[in-house]
Parts: sequence; structure tokens; C-alpha cells
Amino acid sequence: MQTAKRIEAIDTHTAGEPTRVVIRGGPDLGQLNATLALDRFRSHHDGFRSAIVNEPRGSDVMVGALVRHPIDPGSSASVIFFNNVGYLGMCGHGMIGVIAALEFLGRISQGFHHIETPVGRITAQLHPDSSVTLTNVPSYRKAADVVVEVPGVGQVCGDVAWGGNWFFLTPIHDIPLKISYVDELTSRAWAIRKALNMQGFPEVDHVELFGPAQNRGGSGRNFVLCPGRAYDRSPCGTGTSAKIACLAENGELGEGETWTQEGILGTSFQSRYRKLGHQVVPTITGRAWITGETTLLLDDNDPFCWGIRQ
Ligand code: PYC
Repeated sequence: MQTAKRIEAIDTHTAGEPTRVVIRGGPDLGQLNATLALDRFRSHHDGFRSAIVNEPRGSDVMVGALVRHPIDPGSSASVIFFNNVGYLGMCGHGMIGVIAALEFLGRISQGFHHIETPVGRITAQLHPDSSVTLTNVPSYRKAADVVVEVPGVGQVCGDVAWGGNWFFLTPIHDIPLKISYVDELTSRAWAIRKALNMQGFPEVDHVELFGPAQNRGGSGRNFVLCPGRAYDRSPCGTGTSAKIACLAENGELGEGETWTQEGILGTSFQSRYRKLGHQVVPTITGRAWITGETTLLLDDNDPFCWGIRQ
């Protein structure tokens, strides 16, 4: 007879991008703040990360969220995000998924909720229609007009910016920002990332290709390649934060003005910012949907219990 560890999770998607929200059965990371808890997760329980998001239970595109008790009694939860290859500082679409999951479970109601993450505390406002507005960590452009020599492509110029994760943002002119070009967009973004990491920016693990909006009312469209070579189906909350930090620096978006960021599926997030010295504090609004209420089983005798790792 099999004896398996049981993990309770709520599956969601936000603008097309999935998040698996682990509610019960996760590793015991002690009474540590989110930053230290992430260190312990990474060094002692990385197999759990892989078991939850990688095949055969998950897929390369799946983002996981481990929900824990917060350190600060004024917070509603503490969350660590992870993916097919590692961990994320913050995750915008994922946080909207977490809020949807907590609402679904009856653990939170409409209003404001503070959530602790390894890169800082964010605030989520749950609206009556179940959409969510996140007030993200302060975001900023670290370097403008960085030129990278990309093998097989030539010189690519873009900005390096922080939005809760590190991004390289560059316009794309020769490949349409359409889902049918996802293979070409992925190859291009991956080549840029490899070149960038070797040419002075090892911290950048997300590449954001951008161009004009394609929907009425849109401000711009993006294609975001995540660290494990999966592309973001959503407009990417942290990527949108990095984008508006760059727009603010360029004087292309004023404080309080709305930027409607489309992703590669044509779904969108609404975004604004307020100034904080040389940084911006972005707000991102989007909506998630519940797709499953799952008990995952982890049987140590299963040769792929801990996922198929890259
Ligand atoms: O929405 O911030 C985001 C995100 C990061 C990676 C995938 N989605």
C-alpha cells in the first residue's frame, strides 16, 4: 500500500498564467521572516519546490506559492513564490492568484491585506468583483540604454530595471508580438538573456520584449521570458512594474496616470505609480480565476516524486 504525503493546493490562473497556491502540507520553515524562510526553503527543501511545479504534477509554466503565517500580526500572510528552476522575489500574477485562493477559502474578505514576501511587504486590495490591486515593492531603473552584443542577432539596446524581480526591457521590431510567434520570441529573449548575463548583468533573469498595444484602450504589449525559459502568459506584474519605472524615468508616464499593459495572450493589467524619491511604487490591477482544489500526493517510492528537474 502506498503511503504518501498530502499537499493541499488551490490552482488558479491570472490573465492566463497559472499559480498553484500551497495551503497545507508545505515544509516547516519555522518562525522566520520571508527572506530567511526562502533561504531555508532553497537550501533544505528544494525537492518540494520541484515536486509541486515540475512534471509530472505541474509543467514548466506553473508558478508555485507557499502560503505561511506572517511574522507581523498586521499582515494576512507570508508568501514565497517558486518556479520550474528556482525562486522569485515577488510575483504579480502569482500574488493576484494567492488573493483569489484566500478569498475562495473564506480566509480573507474585501479590503486591504498586507502580504510579506522575500523582497518586502506588499498590499493587496480585494475588490467586490474579485479583481485585485497590488501595491508592489518600490521599483526602479538601474541602467538605461544598455547595449548587448547578441550572437546571431547583433546589438540589442535596452534598460535593466527592478520590479520585484530583475528585468531587461527592450523593444522588438522584427518579430510580431503574437502568440503564433512564441517560439521565435522565446529564442530571441533567451539569446538576449544569455548575452546580458555574460556582459555585466548576471542578476537579470527575466527578459521583456515590448511593442505597441494591439487592443483598443491598450498602452503597450509585452512578451516576458521567465528564468526557466517558460514565457509568461499574463502581462507579468513585476515586469509591468519594471516597465512603468522606465516610463516614469523617461517622462513618458506621469504619476497617477494609467498604463494598460497587454501580455502576449492579449489579456491586460492596469497599472499606475506614485513617486518615492528616485523610485516608483507601482499598483497593478488584475483578476485571477480558480481552476482547481487539489490534494497532491508525494510518495517517496515514486521515481519522479520530486519532479523532473531541468
Ligand atoms: O507576474 O510578476 C509576475 C510574474 C513573474 C514571473 C511570472 N509572472
